Amino acid sequence: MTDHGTIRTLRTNGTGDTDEGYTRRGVLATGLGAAAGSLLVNGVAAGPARAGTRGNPLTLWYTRPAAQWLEALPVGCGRLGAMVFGGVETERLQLNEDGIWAGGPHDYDNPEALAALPRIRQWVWEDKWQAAQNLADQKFLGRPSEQAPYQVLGDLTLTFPGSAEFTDYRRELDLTRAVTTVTYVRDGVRHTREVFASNPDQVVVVRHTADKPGSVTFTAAFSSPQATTTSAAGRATIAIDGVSGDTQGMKGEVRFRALAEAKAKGGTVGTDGGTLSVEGADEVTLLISMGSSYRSFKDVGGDPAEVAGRHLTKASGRPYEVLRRRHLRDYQELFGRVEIDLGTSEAVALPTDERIARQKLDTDPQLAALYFQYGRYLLISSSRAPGHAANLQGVWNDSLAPAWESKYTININCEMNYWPAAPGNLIECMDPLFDLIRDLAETGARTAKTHYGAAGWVAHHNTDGWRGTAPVDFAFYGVWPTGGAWLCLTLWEHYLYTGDERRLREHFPLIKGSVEFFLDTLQTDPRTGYLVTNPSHSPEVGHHEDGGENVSICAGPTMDMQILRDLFGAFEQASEVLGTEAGLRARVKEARARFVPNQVGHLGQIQEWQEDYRGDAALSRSRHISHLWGLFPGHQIDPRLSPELAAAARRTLELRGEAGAGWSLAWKINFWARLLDAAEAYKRLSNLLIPARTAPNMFDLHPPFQIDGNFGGTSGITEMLLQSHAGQVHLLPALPSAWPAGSLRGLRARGGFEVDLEWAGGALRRGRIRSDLGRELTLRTAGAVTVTERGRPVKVERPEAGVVVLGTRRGATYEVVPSA
Ligand code: FUC
Repeated sequence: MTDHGTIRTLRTNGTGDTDEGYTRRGVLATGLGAAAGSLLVNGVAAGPARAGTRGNPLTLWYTRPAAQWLEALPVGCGRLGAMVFGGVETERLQLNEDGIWAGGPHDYDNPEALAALPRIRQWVWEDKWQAAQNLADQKFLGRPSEQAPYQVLGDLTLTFPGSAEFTDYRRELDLTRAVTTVTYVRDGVRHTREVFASNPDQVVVVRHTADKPGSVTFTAAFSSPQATTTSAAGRATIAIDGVSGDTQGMKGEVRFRALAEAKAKGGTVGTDGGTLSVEGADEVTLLISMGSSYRSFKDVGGDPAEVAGRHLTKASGRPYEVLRRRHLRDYQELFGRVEIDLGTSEAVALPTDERIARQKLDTDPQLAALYFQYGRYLLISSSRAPGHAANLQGVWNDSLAPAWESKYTININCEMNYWPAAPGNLIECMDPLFDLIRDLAETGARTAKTHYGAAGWVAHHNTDGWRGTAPVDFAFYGVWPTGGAWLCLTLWEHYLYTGDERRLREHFPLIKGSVEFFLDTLQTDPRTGYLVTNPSHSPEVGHHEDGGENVSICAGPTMDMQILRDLFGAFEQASEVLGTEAGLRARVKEARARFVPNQVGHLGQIQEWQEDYRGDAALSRSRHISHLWGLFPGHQIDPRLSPELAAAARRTLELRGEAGAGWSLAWKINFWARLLDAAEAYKRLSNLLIPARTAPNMFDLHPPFQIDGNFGGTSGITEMLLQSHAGQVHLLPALPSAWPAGSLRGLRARGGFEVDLEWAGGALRRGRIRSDLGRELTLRTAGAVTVTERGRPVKVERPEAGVVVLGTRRGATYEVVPSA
């Protein structure tokens, strides 16, 4: 670890163009070494300049255009997204704008719900689950009982006349620049096309160049499965206008417009109706701007033409080089904060899809590093202000009726999206999530009142663009009141990572509102005396077959109790930090002491419900493992602090088996890492990085695609290398034998620390920890360490083997090395 600085290097990208890439020396060196050999690319003998990752291992690359959506490469700037297919005769850019939701502002609450609540509750106390669940289905679900889908805007298709033959094709996504590039030789001309989505300029930029003057000729036209019209919007600009789809009896109300403007050097540009033509240009920049009328969940009165027009006019006034520079500066400031090197091998020189197809992570450690950084790339690209939080597909969706409506499922998926944000040094990417929570506190206050007659706010297991908070789908899935509570814990995590009291003060009313809802609705279980949720369930898992029906409905499932224990704990601590709400704090403390504790059941497992149900359903192979919430993302179950519970969590994982989606597997990486079992964590990661789980474009497959698996996987890799819950910063807590040597820079730990690590022979060689807040640091390592600051020994306490405690100074950096 000779240089912690970011080194700016000029490197050629093999297209005669030079570009600014960055990397730390060590990481660059391994990439270069591996890619230096000559190999065959698309049947063409390629020298080092064309080989493999061309010296940049943080590249996804392919030898063919995308034949299907899951091969196309995503670019995005939060509000906008595009999937780039990289075709030669035609280029397809599938476009998204994140306000395009079917339907329109809607109150999903059901005025009949409240009257049914006492009977539902009573039947739950009496174990009359089927009757309770049926009544909930009839009276307690939202209206309509399904939420609205997030929808595609459309495509921009570029058509290039010429022969069908081409050679020397390459398509890539460079994660260090957030730029896709396609290059090929056709009819004797080398063509190169770059695409990126710019957050500062709020446009998608396409740049097509050729190595012979006058050889860029194409037409471009919009199309869409939505109700749309296309037109010319100027001499060099085309437009598509449309409105989002109807759904569930709700009329589609989000109007949208996309514009594409061509700026050519040489040649001619013209429009004919909705078709844009470029003829004989030397090079062309195409700017794609999109806007919708979505202003908020209750206001779709925006002017899409104004939004799309404003961004286009501004971007159009900037030369391509300026647009690109502004994009790189913005993106690299975020992405470049973290570097990771898990080792490398010759496999880095292979196309990305071939590496996934090999199913040999053991001999391709860099693929794990690439997956980790791809997760960070996807978060930056799908969750940036100004824009919505990352939904089930981030921002990328080609359909009017995507799987699970591509909305926000908050009984795991949406929260998982944000697991890598804080530790991955991308805390700003949480801002759109916090906006979502603020909206939910508003709609959820209405639901609290209408469905429960309660104060505060509640959100159940799903929400959409209209911020529905009522229970939806079926009672089996939907009657789960703890989604908002879980989301509130992300607000508290923000404080734990940053110590930002101003933000905490801003967020505190949201936490308080959630606590108030539960203070108002928690019930004393007449059978056990515990204070519990009722009705609720352990997400999507039935505990009995009752009268032939699979029932999930119950009181006080373990997950609820775990989440509420942390929510109430966060309220107590936050109100102390802010010096407020002393009275409410006392009530909260009292209530918290009456929650059902984590219990170990008859199979040695963590009990999923208050009672230790024994039926087959209790051993379900469900992909949900909600009762281990207290292991991760919570930390109520800990091998060190509660070894019996940790052993039971291990048993639960063994009993649950491996059934499930990518996100489920990703969650398991995090679980096993928290159990400090590197081998089991690594096994789950290996299983994630196979073609059945990971598409050629590295999107997580939950057929078709769900982005949470990507983010959960990134988080899992982080948890293997660094953990910071329970008051300790634990270096290399679950380092697998497949990564004996490596390094990382820039991960964040709770308490305001930034961590760099280097390890070799499976052991820590050096750590460097910067303290932003000047808090006390408790450091856990496998072996004894010595701590210095600017070469001088630092006084530490050693309360137990492998633990040092030191006071830190704000802004100071501490070097950690194994004791001699
Ligand atoms: C829950 C999960 C599914 C899927 C959906 C979005 O219903 O059980 O696997 O992730 O959310």
